[in-house]
Amino acid sequence: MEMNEIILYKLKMRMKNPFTTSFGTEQDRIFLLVEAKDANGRSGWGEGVASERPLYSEEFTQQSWYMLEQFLIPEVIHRKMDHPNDLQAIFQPYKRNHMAKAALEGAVWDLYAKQNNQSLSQALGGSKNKIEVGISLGIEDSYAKLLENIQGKVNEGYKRIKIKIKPGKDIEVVREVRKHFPSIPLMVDANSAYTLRDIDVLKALDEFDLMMIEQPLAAGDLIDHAKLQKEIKTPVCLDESIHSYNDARQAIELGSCKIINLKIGRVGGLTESKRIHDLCEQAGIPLWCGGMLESGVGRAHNIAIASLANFTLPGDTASSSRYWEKDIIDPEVVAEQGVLTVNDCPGIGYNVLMNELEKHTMEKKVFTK
Ligand code: OSB
Ligand code: MG
Repeated sequence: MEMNEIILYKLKMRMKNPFTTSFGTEQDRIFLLVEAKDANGRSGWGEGVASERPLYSEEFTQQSWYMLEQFLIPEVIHRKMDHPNDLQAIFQPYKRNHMAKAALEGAVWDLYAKQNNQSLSQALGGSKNKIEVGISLGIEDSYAKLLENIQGKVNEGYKRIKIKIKPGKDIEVVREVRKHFPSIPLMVDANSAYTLRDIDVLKALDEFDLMMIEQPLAAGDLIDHAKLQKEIKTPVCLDESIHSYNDARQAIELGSCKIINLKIGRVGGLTESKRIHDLCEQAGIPLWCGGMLESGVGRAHNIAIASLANFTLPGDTASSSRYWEKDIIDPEVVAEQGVLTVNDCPGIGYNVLMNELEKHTMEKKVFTK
C-alpha cells in the first residue's frame, strides 16, 4: 500500500464535564492524532488514547508522542507494506506502548480501507450495521447528582448504565441507585481499586443483579481474579488486565473473567483486536468495546470494531455530545435510543474537520518519505 506522509498531532480538548474514576479526575483530554497520507490526497486517521498522566495504565500522552516520533513512525515511513497487518511484525521489537502503536496502526487501517473503497467495518470483517451502546458515568460527590445523571441517560435510551465505584463508594452507592432504578441494566467499574482482602465488599455486590463488575482487582492479578470469580455470582469483566491476545487466552483459561472489555488502544491496534475477537468468539466469551473518552476519530474506530459479530454487549461509545461541545468530525457520532448506525462510507466514514482540529492543536510534526 502506498503512503508518503505521516503527520503527528497533539491536541488538548476540554470535556463538558469532569470524569472521575477510582484513579482520578480528568477534564482536559490531551491526546494524539496520527494522519497517514497517500499521493492521491487520501488521509487515514488514528487516535492515541493515552491520557496526560499514567493513571489508567503506564502509558501517557508524552510517552506516546516520543514513541511515535523517535521509533514507530521512522520504522514505518520508509517501509513497503502490503497490508496494515504487516505492522505487528514491524512493531514487535518495541515492547508494549500499545496505545502509541494503535494510533499509527489505526491511521494505516483507515487509509487502507479508503484505498480499497471499503468502510473500515467491512475491511475488518464487521457484520452488523447497528450497534447498541451504553454509557459510563463517573463518580459524583452526591447521590442527587449521580441519580440525576443516570435519569438523564436512561431517558436518552442508553442500553445500559455503568457507574464507577471505589472503596468507600461502592455498596451504599449501588444500593441507592438500585432503590431508584430497580430494573435498569446496570454494571460497575472499579478500575483496579480492590484486592482479594476486599472480598466481602465484592461479594455483597451480588445482591444487586449487576450485569458485571469491571476490573475489580489490579491489572496483573489474573490469578486473583480467577479466585474472585469462583466466589461471586456477578460476572467479572476485565479491562486493564487485557493487553494482548495472550492475556485474553490466559484469562479465559484461568477463569479470570466471563466477559472482556476490548479497547483498541490497550491491545495495540485493530489487528490484535480482531485476533482477540476471534478467540473470544470461539471460547464463548462475549465482548464489548470500551472507551477512553475519545474524540470523534477514536470513536469512529470503536464503532467499526464493535460491528464484529461477537461484540454482543452494549459498549461505552456514547454520542459525541456526551463529551464535547463540538467534536472534530462531521457528522458527529449520535446514538439514537442507544443505537449507533455503522457507517458504510470509505474508511472511518467521518470527515475530520481541519479547522476544529487546528483550534485544539498544541503541537504538530510532519514526517515525509
Ligand atoms: O475504565 O473504562 C474505563 C475512561 C477513561 C479511562 C478508563 C475508562 C474510562 C471510561 C469511560 O469508563 C469510557 C468512555 O466513555 O469513553
Ligand atoms: Mg474500565
